[in-house]
Amino acid sequence: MPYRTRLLELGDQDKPEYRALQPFGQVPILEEDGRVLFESGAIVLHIGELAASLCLLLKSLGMTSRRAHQSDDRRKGEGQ
Ligand SMILES: N[C@@H](CCC(=O)N[C@@H](CS)C(=O)NCC(=O)O)C(=O)O
Repeated sequence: MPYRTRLLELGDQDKPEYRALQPFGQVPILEEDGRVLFESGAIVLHIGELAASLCLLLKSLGMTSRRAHQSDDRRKGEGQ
């Protein structure tokens, strides 16, 4: 699952742009497809559900996550 992290500077949490994402000005938050999740428990559950869905998808394709990683590593190695 590709992801990007964003480092906040001191005080960013109090800016209106951030408060629009997290009303209490706390971290962490997760932004995904225009949706924002906050509360670390909710974020962890969501990531777990995504991972479980990916696992089911791989199984339905007859692949294990290990094989998917190996294919991905091979693909990344191309062109080196
Ligand atoms: N219940 C929240 C608590 C988050 C929290 O306390 N975050 C701290 C950093 S670990 C924070 O942003 N503190 C700054 C503040 O409360 O203004 C969660 O689990 O996500």
